Amino acid sequence: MSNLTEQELVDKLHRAYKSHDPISQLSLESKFNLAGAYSIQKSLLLKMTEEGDQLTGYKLGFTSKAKMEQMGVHELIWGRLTDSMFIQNGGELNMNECIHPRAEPEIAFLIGTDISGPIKREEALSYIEGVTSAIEIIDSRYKDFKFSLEDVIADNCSSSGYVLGDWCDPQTEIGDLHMQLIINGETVQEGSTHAILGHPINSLIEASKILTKYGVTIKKGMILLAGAATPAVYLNRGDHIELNCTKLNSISLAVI
Ligand code: OOG
Ligand code: MG
Repeated sequence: MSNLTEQELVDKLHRAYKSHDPISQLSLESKFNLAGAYSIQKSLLLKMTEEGDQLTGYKLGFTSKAKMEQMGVHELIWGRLTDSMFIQNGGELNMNECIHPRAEPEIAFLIGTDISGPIKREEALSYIEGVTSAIEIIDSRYKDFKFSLEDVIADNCSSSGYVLGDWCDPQTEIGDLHMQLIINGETVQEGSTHAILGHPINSLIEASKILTKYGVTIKKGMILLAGAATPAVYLNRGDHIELNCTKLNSISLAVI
């Protein structure tokens, strides 16, 4: 085991992110724990913001059984989103800027009031200004999209892109909405928002506990991705992806 320094691990991930050249799992060469993994993620994002990226919000991962089983990781994780990951609804994902991207159907919240401590179910709605459907693009920097819990956290939870629908009334009942991910006219995944921790609002509550434990405030104006309701699907150049979600707006994206 080579045991690289934290900075060397950050640099490896950063290089993979920039070059679109996947790397071997860091945990195979170096030992680091959960706290170490979040510390690597923080430094990686610091590097990205120093290069001009702006933090736009956060995401939770492995909030559904379907995702946990697909990836073999059974603990909730969180990562950071930046403006360079944002893709306009109806916009394009350039395959040349990816390694092996996958799409997943999600729910996003627009934060209306700073969250700096754990919030309760009864008050959760008062912290959001809008809700919408979202397509998250994940693109692990690890070869074959394979990782341990610590690896994926260090790699900013595979974050790569996100598309948002128009914001809807935060009071919209989103506990059991039907989601349908369609690629080139064919339904490739479908499920219910109920798969996301029983109700996507629970992702906001979990985020308020876990992020603030790490000293992070979820600021007004930021977004939170609640986690995928179904397994993720690999994308190919030429694909047209659509997400339909009852009550919320349909969104789409083209892979070029
Ligand atoms: C990690 C990210 C998981 C989700 O919605 O569950 C995630 C991965 O699967 O690569 O974004
Ligand atoms: Mg996701």
